[in-house]
Amino acid sequence: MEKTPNRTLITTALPYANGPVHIGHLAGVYIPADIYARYLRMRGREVLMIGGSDEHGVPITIKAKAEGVTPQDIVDRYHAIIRDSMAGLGISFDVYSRTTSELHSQTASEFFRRLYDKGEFVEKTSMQLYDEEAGQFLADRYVTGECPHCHAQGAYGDQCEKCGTSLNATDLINPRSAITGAVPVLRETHHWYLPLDRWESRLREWILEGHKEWRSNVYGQCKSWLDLGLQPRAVSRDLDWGVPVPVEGAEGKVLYVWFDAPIGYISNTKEIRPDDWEQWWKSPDTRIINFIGKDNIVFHCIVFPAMLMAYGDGYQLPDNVPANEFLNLEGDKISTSRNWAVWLHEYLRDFPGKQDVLRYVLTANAPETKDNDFTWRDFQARNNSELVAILGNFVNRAIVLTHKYCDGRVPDAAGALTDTDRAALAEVTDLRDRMADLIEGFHFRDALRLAMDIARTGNRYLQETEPWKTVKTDPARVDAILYTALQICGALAVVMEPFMPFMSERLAAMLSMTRLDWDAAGSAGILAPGTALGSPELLFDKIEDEQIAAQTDRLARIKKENTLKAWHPEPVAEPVDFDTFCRGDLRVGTVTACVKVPKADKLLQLTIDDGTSEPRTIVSGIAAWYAPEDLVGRQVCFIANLPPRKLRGIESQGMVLSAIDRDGRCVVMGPTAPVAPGVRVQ
Ligand code: B3M
Ligand code: ZN
Repeated sequence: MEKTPNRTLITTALPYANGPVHIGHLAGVYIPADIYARYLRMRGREVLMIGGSDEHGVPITIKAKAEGVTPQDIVDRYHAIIRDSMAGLGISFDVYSRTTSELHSQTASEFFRRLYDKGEFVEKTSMQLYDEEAGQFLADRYVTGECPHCHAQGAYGDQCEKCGTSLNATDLINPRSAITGAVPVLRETHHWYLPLDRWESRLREWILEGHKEWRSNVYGQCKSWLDLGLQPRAVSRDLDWGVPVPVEGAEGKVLYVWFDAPIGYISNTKEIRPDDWEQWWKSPDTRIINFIGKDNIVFHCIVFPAMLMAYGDGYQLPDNVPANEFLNLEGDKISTSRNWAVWLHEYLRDFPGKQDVLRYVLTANAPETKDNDFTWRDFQARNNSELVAILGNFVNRAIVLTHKYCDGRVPDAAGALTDTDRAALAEVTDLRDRMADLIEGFHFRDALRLAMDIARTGNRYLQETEPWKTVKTDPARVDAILYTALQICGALAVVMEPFMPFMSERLAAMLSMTRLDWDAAGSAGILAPGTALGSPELLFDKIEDEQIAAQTDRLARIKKENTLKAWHPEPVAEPVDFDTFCRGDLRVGTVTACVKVPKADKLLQLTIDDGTSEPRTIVSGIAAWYAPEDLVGRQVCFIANLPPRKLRGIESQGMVLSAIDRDGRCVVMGPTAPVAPGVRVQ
């Protein structure tokens, strides 16, 4: 059941430090968590927002191997990039640490050791996949193959990203080593397992009975795992990168990254609150919220809670796990390895001062209930027609008019408001209250829509009251209008802060607000009469087509590079016997004339001297690659004995031979030295 607690511990999935963070991470985890944290802080609640890099596990060692550097080099590089770029976007972590810290190793070791001492593990010898070429066991992402559930190719040894099922490496159909591509063999090894089945009934009761309010995607995934029945899961691995297993006889074994990483939430809490960290984890007055992406649900709702139950000692379970679905980029799945992403550090470089635009677009389009798509066109449209045209425009008009008609001060008109003014302010208050309910229920996208409705209300109000006209007839009335409009601006500075903190800070400065008070936003009057305003500045400016084109060009380049990389020669066709092959009559001819086929973009009409007295006509789909004059005088090879066929009313008597290159470019084939027209190719 929902609690109304004193404290909220917000955790954010720890990103693997094997690459920078991209918009998918931001939309899925960090922006929603930041909105929630900022909102609660503004409401005066005690909050800790925990983050950090996940620096163990196979994703790191694979990257290190690919670059020929050490895992430590990789995590040092990406931890710094991730930490700095998140700070650049205003993600307000109370701590952003890393799982290679000494404190984390101690905490994770102690955790394991206590479970070990309590007899919470079972130790099992089993057959595991082993790469004989690389000389190592293949766990998790070191092995890929076909998913036994949805039959997608490229599933990892720990999880199928297609259907989300968590897997054991030995479940994969046709497994392959990600290191060498070799087919792995089975070898005996021993590991410690957490028997999840022991916790199944408690987990069922806790989630299925106790948390029916969770998002349906989260609840549904948990229910299907629980209904399938839980199995023991190995919590150690044969790897040389990670927290060593702290027991005798465990040389060469480390904790499974998904065992140590969630403990990172605890270590990072300890790091920042060494004296009272326990009350954040063990007090029923604390509410724990885990922000994650949908591929992390099983670990946060089943595995980590089972670890906490097994540990005991008062550890509380999360109160909610608002997992998001995935964000795609221009219609394709975001992928670190294919470089198909908008990287945060690059965005901050390319769009300086526009942190809030990204925060806005990723929230307005957040994948809260289904996968969504980010496109640069939508990004531009939302900036230009929403942030500039609605929010920026309203605030600018209110402040400019106040400078013009009211000497740049909040008019002293609270007592002179009409029903229209009061109705506008009441609407703002109502929107604010509905926003609060939505934010507390993790519906950030809808809450942001209502925040924009406040700006829309402001615009409509100015449109209806027309102070620029009224000033000529009734200047006192203008005071009341601008008083009201400025209160709406003040309300915007408040309610937008969780979503767009940079804009909110600038707006608050223009309005000379020293404090953002949620309860005062709206009808209560947040700006005191007489307050001198700062000079008006534009909150947003237009994003031009060229800036967007630079981004879409970059993506087009990456797509092309990826196609080239993915290219491989087609398998050789079934054998044909020599006589069959010889029945195809291939000849050389000289192009004597060539013209474009009217009204057909792709077609050229070639006239070919084939050694006979009659010129031969061939229509060929190569107009994109050759200008007619390029071909005249050249020799080409063609098939001479195909039945003629009509193309655009022209009879084509054969087919010119050509090769289609990796990038789709077409190259016509001809002899490497001149030969007599009409000779056979054999
Ligand atoms: N590093 C997986 C991921 O980045 C993992 C999350 C850990 S949260 C404790 O998707
Ligand atoms: Zn699958």
